[in-house]
Amino acid sequence: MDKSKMFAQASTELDGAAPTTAKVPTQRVSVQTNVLQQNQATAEENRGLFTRTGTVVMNMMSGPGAGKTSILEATLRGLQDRWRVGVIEGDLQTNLDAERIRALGVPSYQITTGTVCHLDARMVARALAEFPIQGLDFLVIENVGNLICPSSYFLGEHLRVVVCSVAEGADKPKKYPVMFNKADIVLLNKIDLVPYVDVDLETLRQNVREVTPRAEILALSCKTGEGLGAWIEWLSRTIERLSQGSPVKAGP
Ligand SMILES: Nc1nc2c(ncn2[C@@H]2O[C@H](COP(=O)(O)OP(=O)(O)O)[C@@H](O)[C@H]2O)c(=O)[nH]1
Ligand SMILES: [Mg+2]
Repeated sequence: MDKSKMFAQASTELDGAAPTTAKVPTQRVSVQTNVLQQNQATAEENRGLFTRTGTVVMNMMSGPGAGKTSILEATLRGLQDRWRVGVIEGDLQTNLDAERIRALGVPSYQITTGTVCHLDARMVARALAEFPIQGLDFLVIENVGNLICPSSYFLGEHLRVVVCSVAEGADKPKKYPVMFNKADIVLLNKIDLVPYVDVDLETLRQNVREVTPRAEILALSCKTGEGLGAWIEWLSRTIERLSQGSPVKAGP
């Protein structure tokens, strides 16, 4: 078979439209649905625990290297006086991010997923069994760096943050809309690099707005500190608002 025919066949099978293999795609969909249903049930148990401990939980997602941990480091410095905070880190390998957070005096727990490209609710439930959150006002879960899979797995969080660095290009929100359109806020990071990378910040902002009309959008730089104050202010207000809607206690 020539290569163009092989390619055409492979793409038809992948999008599930091949009439000759009608049963296979149906089975694939139901397995995926089952996995997500189980995940949803565990995420709701996690949410029950967060309600009992009075902890507001934020899920932080982005492609690899967009700056999640850098933003967290700056954010935790700005929140520590007001809230009791903890962090769960997700990566395929290493404890590097949990160590960066611990160096700030903030309790942290590292989940290593091995080959799995996202956190799921069960991984978080297991982490919570070893990392008690009683007494924490605010828990951040930094997801595995990936713009696709993490968005499908609810962890029980109250708040979803998506970070996109300007260096990734202005088209990423349009190419990965599912990640962006579930966000409560989108942080456009590394704006100090705008003069050096071929990206127009306004186009990036408009592309985010197009896929997620309701999300807040803030531009910032961990390198210069620009925009960090506005982000920390937004987050503090949001923690406060979410705390009032549940038995979450304000910090000291
Ligand atoms: N120039 C610049 N570099 C940044 C900025 N934020 C993060 N970085 C760098 O980007 C790299 C990845 O950051 P990291 O926080 O580990 O990203 P994560 O993988 O999303 O957690 C590191 O080398 C950071 O120092 C920023 O605002 N500007
Ligand atoms: Mg990180």
